[in-house]
Amino acid sequence: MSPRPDLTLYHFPGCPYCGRVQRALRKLGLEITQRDIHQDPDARQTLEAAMGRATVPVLHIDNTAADARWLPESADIVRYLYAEQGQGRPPFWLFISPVHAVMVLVVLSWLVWRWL
Ligand SMILES: N[C@@H](CCC(=O)N[C@@H](CS)C(=O)NCC(=O)O)C(=O)O
Repeated sequence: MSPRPDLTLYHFPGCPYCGRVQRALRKLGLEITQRDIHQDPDARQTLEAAMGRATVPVLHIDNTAADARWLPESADIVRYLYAEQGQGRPPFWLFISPVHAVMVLVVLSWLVWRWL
């Protein structure tokens, strides 16, 4: 079996897409290095040098035996983590975006208000 890659999550607090990845990490019981790009200028610089921008979350996957790569997009990171842990498909609720959740709440509130 190949050794587990060294994983580092680039994030900042209050970022909802980072929260999605952090929920997946908690659900999987995975503890990985996390670098807050708002608190750590070196982390921000490293991320910008690699990605050309400072959008988070990004997972750095360091597979020293083979290579290292950068994985952006919260949904892709969550899928990767579940696959890496042999857990199959992630639960659907990890993919509900904050924007969609607000839209559903607004529509539901409007429906309740209209029919009461
Ligand atoms: N589609 C991306 C969205 C990422 C995103 O919008 N991240 C925000 C924070 S939640 C960000 O880094 N914005 C600052 C920037 O893009 O420079 C994902 O799901 O990861």
